[in-house]
Amino acid sequence: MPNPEGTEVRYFVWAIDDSNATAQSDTFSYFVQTSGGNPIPNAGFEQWSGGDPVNWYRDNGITWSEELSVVHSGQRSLKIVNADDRKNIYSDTVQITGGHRYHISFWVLDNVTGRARIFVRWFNESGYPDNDWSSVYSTDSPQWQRLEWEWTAPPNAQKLIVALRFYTSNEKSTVGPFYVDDVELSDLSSNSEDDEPHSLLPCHGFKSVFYDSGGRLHLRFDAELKSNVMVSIYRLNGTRAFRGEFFVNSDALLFSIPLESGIYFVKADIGARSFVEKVVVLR
Ligand SMILES: [Ca+2]
Repeated sequence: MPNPEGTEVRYFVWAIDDSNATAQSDTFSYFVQTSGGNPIPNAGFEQWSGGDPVNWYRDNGITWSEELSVVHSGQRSLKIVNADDRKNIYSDTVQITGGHRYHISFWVLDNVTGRARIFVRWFNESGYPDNDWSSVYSTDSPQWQRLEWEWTAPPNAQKLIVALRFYTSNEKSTVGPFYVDDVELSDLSSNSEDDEPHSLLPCHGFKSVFYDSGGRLHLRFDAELKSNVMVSIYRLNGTRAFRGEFFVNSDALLFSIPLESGIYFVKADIGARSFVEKVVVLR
């Protein structure tokens, strides 16, 4: 399996000097910077210059910094220290093909009362910008969650930027911190293989699923995970109440989700496996 961007690869080197019959060892390491077909530059926020992530831009009203401990992958993430209401961060421009369908995702850690939402800005040959907005917002959770959406590029679009907008709660004029990492853009209209890594860990189902009085859904799995989990919540009539992807680095996942009283089915997709459990919500 290829090493993901930002992974530190360490080699242990053992060298024997024949003439003096002594041995010396050392380690050296390098950081993997390949992006595996993802055209977003500095998508993992590993490269910084003068306090700013290389290839990324922000509105006035956003303060950000290099984060070294709360990361989704690699060595660094982008910490949004504070964001005014409806302020944005933007990637560099990327060449695209008009009429193609694109999937865009951001990993976000949002454990504050504000929300984050992705959007895309298309540019045609005369540079005219046109925004499209995702209908998905981040929910408050101590876990990393993946925000994702798909758009079809306008027929005359030539470039795009991917962007994230931050919203504050009603009571506050600024909100933070948010953490952002591992932005991805993929062209669904090209014939590239799906090389998404899948967990090989032996998870076969839920150990327990319950909804607490504070409006939080608790999922416990029958094995330790280190993988992405797509969670879908369905009402009894089959309509979907929620869908979101999380990175789970333990055997449990917990997040806030407002649900009316009733019976629901919670479905988890982990790699090629999926399983379902009933959950009763009493308010
Ligand atoms: Ca990173």
